[in-house]
Amino acid sequence: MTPFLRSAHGHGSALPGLKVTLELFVIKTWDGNSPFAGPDRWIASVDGGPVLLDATFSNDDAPFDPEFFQSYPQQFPGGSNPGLTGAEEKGTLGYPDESGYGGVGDSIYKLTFTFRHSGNHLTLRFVDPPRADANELWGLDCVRVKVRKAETR
Ligand SMILES: [Ca+2]
Ligand SMILES: [Ca+2]
Repeated sequence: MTPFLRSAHGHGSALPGLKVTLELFVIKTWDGNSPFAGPDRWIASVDGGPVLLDATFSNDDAPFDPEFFQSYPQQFPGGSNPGLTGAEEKGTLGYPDESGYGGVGDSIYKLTFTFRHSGNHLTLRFVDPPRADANELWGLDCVRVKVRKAETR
């Protein structure tokens, strides 16, 4: 048996599966893919593990200006979708629209990530990378981690 098969049938398949769900609050004038006012990215990753999401968000849903489109639900820089695509809620947190273009002041996205993980500890990292025009806020709510034990054959 090759090392690859040993790994696939042994230790590799014994890793428990994790499911992380959360609500991401996208607050104020997120500019999506804009190279001048952004790009306004938000990245979730596992410390020492995979990047779960690297995407831009936009609270500008004006359909005539693709400069402010967002990558979500695709990974940046792959996607170009109108602002608020996939948002669960729009304008419900009470932040005023500061864009002047008829966008919303806030939006909420329900995100789900599933991945395999080894070790007794889990560190999740959530960052918004430095960018040109950073006058946006974000927040998290309802962060849950579920562990599904590995199946044994
Ligand atoms: Ca902005
Ligand atoms: Ca910006």
